[in-house]
Amino acid sequence: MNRRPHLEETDPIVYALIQREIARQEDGLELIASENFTSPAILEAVGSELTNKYAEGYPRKRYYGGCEVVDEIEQLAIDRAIELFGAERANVQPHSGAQANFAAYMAVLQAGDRLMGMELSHGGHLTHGSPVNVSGRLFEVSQYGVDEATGLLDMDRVREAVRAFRPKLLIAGASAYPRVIDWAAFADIARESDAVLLVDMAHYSGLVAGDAYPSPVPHADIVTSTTHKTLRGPRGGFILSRESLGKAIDKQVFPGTQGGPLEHVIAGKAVAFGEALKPEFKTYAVQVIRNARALGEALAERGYHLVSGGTDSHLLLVDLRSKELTGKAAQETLDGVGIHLNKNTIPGDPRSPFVTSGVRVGTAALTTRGMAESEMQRIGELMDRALRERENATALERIRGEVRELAAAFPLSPVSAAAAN
Ligand code: DSN
Repeated sequence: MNRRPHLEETDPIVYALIQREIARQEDGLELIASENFTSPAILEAVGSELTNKYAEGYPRKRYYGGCEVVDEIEQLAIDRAIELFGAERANVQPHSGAQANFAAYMAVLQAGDRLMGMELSHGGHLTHGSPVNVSGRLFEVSQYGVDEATGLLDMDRVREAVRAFRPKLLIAGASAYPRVIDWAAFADIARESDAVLLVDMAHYSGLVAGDAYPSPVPHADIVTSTTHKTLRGPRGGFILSRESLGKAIDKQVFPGTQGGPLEHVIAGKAVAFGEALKPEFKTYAVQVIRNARALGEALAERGYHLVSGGTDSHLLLVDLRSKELTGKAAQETLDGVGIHLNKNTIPGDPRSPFVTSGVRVGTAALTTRGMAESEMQRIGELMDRALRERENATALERIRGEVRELAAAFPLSPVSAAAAN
């Protein structure tokens, strides 16, 4: 069945590129920690006619007519997000995690105010005050990091850093920190310094939804997230908050930092929140973490050093220095055999972010494909072989074939599979 007959006829070039991407996704092993595979239901919602509708404003308070249907859709997404995370308020309009963060910052900060987040090279995020991001340009920034010897956040050191800098906004959350983050300790530190606490749970939100990782919602004033990582929804963002901050956040999403909401994507978010409310999502979230631990063990057995010694989440940060490998070389070699991950700085990395001394690995996507611990063992072995044999084209070709075979045993959704034919 061709799901896109009109596209094929109207624009065969774009059609063919999409088919190639579907085949690429089918054919490889996706270990990028921030990626996942949405359900066919979400793909249908995002590909729907809702994309035609302008709806600036919020449900029942719009600047355009004809919003009665999208009002119901957006309200459904809001209600489900609130139910899923036990939050007081939700805004489901942010187009992305970066947009969610920027709007949330603008709700509580003025230009020049103090913001503190985790350093990017220690596992933080670009939008948490990096000098190359607007968060680092508009606000006065100081950052905390992990203990380089252990790879762990030392909450006494975070407390000291916050006491010294006294930020108005303290950000917790990370994009390459494998362990549980002590949200309660962050809340205590923020309270002591009269700071607003924002948790960016983008990486962990699916695990939080599935009760497999601690929820920041009871502890933080604001919680931001993407919808497409462990949460397995469409590409997008959302913001949860205390009731008292809800109006200010709504104002900074629209009209503060965005225009018309993407109601087709919001419909996809509603479907994703609905899927995450089902009991089987809890099983999924638990399996994601089991798989990350199994993959970590497989790599550690082969002499790879895991930053922090392991994981409590969907991701692993692998320090490649003992293997005399850069993150860049590892990423390129593994890409060549169909294993996709990203180079990543490790705490205290002497190399640039374009080269790096590590890779980040995540199991959310392969768990969606139905893979479990035994496949993770096998993938650890394939990764190690590819990296050891990186100069041997014949060996790499053989490994590529084994990757293909493993991927083929776990097809993506029937819809994607059919569309690829
Ligand atoms: N770029 C995302 C990640 O890979 O973690 C975060 O925005």
